[in-house]
Amino acid sequence: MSQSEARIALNEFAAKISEEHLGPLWDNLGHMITLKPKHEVIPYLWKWQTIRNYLLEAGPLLALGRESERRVIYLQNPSLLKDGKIGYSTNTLYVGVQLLLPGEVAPSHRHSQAAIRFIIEGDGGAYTTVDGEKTYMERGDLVLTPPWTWHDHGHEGTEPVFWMDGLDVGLVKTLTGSFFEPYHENKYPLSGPPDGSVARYASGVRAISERKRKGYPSPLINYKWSNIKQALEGLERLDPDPYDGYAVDYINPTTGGSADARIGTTMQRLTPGMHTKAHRHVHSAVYHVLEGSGYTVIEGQKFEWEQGDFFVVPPWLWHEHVNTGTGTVHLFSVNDRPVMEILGLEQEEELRDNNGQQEVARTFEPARLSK
Ligand code: 1HN
Repeated sequence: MSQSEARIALNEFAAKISEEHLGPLWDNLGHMITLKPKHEVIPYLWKWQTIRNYLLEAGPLLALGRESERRVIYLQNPSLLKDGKIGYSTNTLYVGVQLLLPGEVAPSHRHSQAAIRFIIEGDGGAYTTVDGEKTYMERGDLVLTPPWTWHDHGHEGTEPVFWMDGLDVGLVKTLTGSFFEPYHENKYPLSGPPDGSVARYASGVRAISERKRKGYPSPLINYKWSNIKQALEGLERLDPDPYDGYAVDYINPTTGGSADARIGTTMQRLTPGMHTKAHRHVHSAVYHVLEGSGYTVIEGQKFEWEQGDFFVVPPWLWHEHVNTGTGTVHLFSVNDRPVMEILGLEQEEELRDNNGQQEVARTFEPARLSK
């Protein structure tokens, strides 16, 4: 049999066995096992003013209650909308921005997804309760609601409050582990004084009453911005990370691991003029610009950002950050690095060419969907 006759026979063979839902690996190994990470997550950027204005527009339209649960606008990665990937910013991470108005209550519920909140704007009067601990949310704070903890939000202040929500929606959906339960009342009963966990854990030391507590989840639920800022000031006396500047991971004070076991949380400080080197890694990330202005180059494309903006760094794409302003830049991000680490999948590579920095080939422009 000639080679071409054999190929024809193999194609017929493949068609024949497919009728019984069987497949030949020799034709499809490259689909299953790619040489490097292959995905459809595109880098993208959303402007803060756009999201903020739309949320304020939704404010009077949407009453909070059991029908709506939350007033949130999520960041949809444009290339992932198909296949039911609604609300995917990356294949693992969901990010949205939530608005709570004075006097409102977002009713208590729990779910198997992990959630983090990063406070963007407000007067400090809004709070979350996590399994009965109430914590007030101020700009720059990171608040955890670990998987399957009861949480509701309320607002005792006078100004609208906006925060970023990060959940591992795609990860949990892929792993078919999603559960949700509403609480039978709007507010979960409080136990103990507000911010008990901050009092017991927030300074790198812990109250001796906590000696017996071990492991998961983090007993600290609010990582106050004032503490994180102080940590970054301390780091400035050391050498910055070549790819991320002065940067910290939020950690669980009882384990030293990621604050949330599945969603990684990081804060980076870039001093004026700082231009990091490019690297790429398996984990994906969604960034929020807490303050400052600059740009991030992702695979040769320039993403210009200013305070409040959000952008996606997909898996295994080269990226580097630049502070172009006169002030300090603070970049907060959520990522799936803890999961990649646990599964032994994380890899990182530094760009060697061109002194470790990319050529900028084009600048990102948001694309509007035509109706
Ligand atoms: C959720 O429970 C909250 O509790 C926010 O504020 C966003 C997105 C998807 C699923 C559950 C919240 C969410 C969410």
